[in-house]
Amino acid sequence: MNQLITQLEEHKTEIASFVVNNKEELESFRIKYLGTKGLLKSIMGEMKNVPVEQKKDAGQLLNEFKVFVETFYAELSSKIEDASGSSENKIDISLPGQPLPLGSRHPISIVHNKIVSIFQRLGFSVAEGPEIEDDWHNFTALNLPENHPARDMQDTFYISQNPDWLLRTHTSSVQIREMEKKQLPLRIICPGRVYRNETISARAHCFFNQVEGLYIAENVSFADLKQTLYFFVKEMFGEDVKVRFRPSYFPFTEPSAEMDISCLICSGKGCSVCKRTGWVEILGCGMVHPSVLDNCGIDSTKYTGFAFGMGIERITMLTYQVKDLRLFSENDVRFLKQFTQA
Ligand code: 2NL
Repeated sequence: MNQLITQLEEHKTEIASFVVNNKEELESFRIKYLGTKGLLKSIMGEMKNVPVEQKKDAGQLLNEFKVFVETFYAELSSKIEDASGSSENKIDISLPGQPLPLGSRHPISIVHNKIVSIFQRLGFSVAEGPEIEDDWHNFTALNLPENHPARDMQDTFYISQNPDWLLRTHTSSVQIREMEKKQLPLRIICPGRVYRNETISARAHCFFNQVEGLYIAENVSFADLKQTLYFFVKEMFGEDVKVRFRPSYFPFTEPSAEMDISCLICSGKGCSVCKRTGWVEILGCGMVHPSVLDNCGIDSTKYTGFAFGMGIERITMLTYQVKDLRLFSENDVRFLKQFTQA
């Protein structure tokens, strides 16, 4: 037994001093100590000569020796692999990284967020409401007469199971709901999706997005409307953009106007986007019609207000020079990934 111990200690010392410089020397080590005719196998073979009462202790010693040799071999091989640099596990830190596919915001959302944040800075808050509306909130309260063409089945989607309901054609209906709460003064913008029964083309779609604005208080004037919209245009399109108002007509405002800005593409010189006029229309606006205030239970002799409405798609098309409305709802990634702004 003592003889076995000294024998194993000598082998250990010999093995521990073993140095390998390459794969061939590593392989010689393996054959010499761990191979089928190697040292470990031959010592194991001598177990049969050990007396029965010593077999347990001897077996334990041999096992420890085996673990020692195998561990040492593993250390030698990892040293060789590190040195040769050919290991499959080795990380090549000079390799370029894997690109992570990154999503981007929809252009309509980018423009929507920008419009909302500009009006929030002026003290407007965002109001939302249902997309399925009744005739009162979408038409009647807005002073649209019974026989107005907008009410026609041709222009408006009515719910077939119950034609008392329809898909809102503008977010004015949300503003009517807010006015009915009669908490004045009221200063809101209403962004949202609206629906109209149009034949789909590059310029028209059956659903699109709108932002409407409404300010009702005592002594609100057309001058307030103009200054609010001037501020919006400068923030949205830049200091150099020019603005003009043209008289117009809406049943829910009086007086009414449409607002143009100088063409962003040719800065007013004339191009195909502005049809050689130098101006592009971006919104409609006016002073809230007294009948609309009365319809909502607001005293039109005490309060006045202004309102405006714009199409988000239209402003997005002008901003990014998108020529076809349909691109906004087709979700083609080649289109969408071009808009990287937050
Ligand atoms: C346009 C024109 C406009 C309004 C919307 C409005 C809402 C209420 C009362 C009065 Cl509750 N007016 N909204 C006023 C003028 C024009 O939109 O061309 N939109 C795309």
